[in-house]
Amino acid sequence: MNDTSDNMRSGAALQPAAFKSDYKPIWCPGCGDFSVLSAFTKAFAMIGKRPEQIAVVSGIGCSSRIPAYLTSYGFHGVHGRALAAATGLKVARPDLTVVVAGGDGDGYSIGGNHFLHACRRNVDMTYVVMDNHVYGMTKGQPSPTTEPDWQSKLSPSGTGLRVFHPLVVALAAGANFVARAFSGDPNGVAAILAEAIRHPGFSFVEVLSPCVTFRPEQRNWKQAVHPAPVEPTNDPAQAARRILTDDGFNVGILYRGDRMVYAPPVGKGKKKPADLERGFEV
Ligand SMILES: Cc1ncc(C[n+]2csc(CCOP(=O)(O)OP(=O)(O)O)c2C)c(N)n1
Ligand code: SF4
Repeated sequence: MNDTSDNMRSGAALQPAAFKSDYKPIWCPGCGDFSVLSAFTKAFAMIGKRPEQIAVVSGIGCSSRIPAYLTSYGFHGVHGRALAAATGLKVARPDLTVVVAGGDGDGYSIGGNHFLHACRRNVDMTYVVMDNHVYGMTKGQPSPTTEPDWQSKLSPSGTGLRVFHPLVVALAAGANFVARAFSGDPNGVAAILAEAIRHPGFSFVEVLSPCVTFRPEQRNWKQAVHPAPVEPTNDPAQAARRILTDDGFNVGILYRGDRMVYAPPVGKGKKKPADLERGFEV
């Protein structure tokens, strides 16, 4: 951890820079994920936590590299399994602020099942998906959020497939907070992220984050995004209806729920790893 700051030693609120690591991101110049990284550091400063009180858990993909670029606990895990690892971590260590991060391929394809059940369980953590409608790391395959008519070398006629609606699926599955943000506005992402973290239960933040290499046309998202025209609702059906009929570029908090948070008691009957291992002996 980078512990050189005076604030860190004095216990005063930390500045965003305290949450940056010494590793230089290897993302393509102009990738939207740079701004999301900046938003993470701002949000962590806003919530007044210290690096050792936060854990960032990811899967695999360009976006999933984010824990390495932050100063906090981090876990760069297996493709599509970030939510499973994070759920275990939060249940075992409820004192930690757990933020899960990744891409649309990681979260909605291979990790789709975990996404549904994380929403349903409503453990108190925040899931940030940097959605660029493509698999960036593996060189541009279509993802569940890719438009059906997007033509590429790998999908010369488009996929012809209906797109996955992550925000509506999250609402149907029981997520307790749903928002959309745009990486081109890191302060806006940070404000939403801070609220998502503070909100009890499973918070889901979809960040439109352009892949300038495989989807250069996404640079136009800057002109397309606009603030959501209405205040957030606490009615999931109303939120889902709004999202299904908006243009996909409404940015802001769209739903705030009050479902009971799943937080099993820790410590009762807790076994040591050695006890668990003995249970597998043959
Ligand atoms: C089990 C497994 N299957 C496939 C892969 C290959 N793989 C690595 S990243 C990735 C997709 C990444 O796309 P996304 O999550 O959208 O992230 P991005 O790179 O666009 O940020 C795939 C298919 C893998 N690492 N592990
Ligand atoms: S391939 Fe796309 S998502 Fe990956 S770093 Fe480059 S611009 Fe970002």
